[in-house]
Amino acid sequence: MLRGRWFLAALAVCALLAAGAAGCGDGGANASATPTRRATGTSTPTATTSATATDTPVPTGTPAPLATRPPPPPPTRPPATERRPPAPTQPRAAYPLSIIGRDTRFNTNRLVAPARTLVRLTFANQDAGVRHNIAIVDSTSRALVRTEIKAGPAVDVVDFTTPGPGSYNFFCDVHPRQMSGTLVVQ
Ligand SMILES: [Cu+2]
Repeated sequence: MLRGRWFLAALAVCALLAAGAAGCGDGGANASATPTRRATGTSTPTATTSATATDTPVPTGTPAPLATRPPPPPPTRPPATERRPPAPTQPRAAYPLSIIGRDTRFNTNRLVAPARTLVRLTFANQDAGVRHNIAIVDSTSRALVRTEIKAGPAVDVVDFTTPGPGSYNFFCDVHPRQMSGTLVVQ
């Protein structure tokens, strides 16, 4: 008996609620479905944002002056960096020269280097058990640079500063006839 009354009471409450809402069981389903949110959320907001986005580019007449301002700084900075590099590069990085002694021959009879520049000369003696070196001299036979005479295999690395432009003879002190050439300083 009690259950029947409660059921009737529930129906009555449900009927009252149905007056205000869509219904008891179906009312909840419709609320959770949220078809209204999707329609309003996707359609209207995107339309308004796109409309505003297109509106802003149109008045580009005002942003143009801002674009003209940035250019000035770049030109002022490059000259500063261009002036600095030359000074550090000269003392730090030596101009590389390399020559090989093999079969009692140099692999080249001509070396080229810039004038008044620090040069790092690498001489590789690849003749096992044979003594070689390299000496570069000026017109007065004064040595610009001279490596130590060593039996191969051996590698010597020497730094020297080139003089003014000109041609300078180089040779092996042990085999000056077989092993010789010219350093061209430009
Ligand atoms: Cu030699």
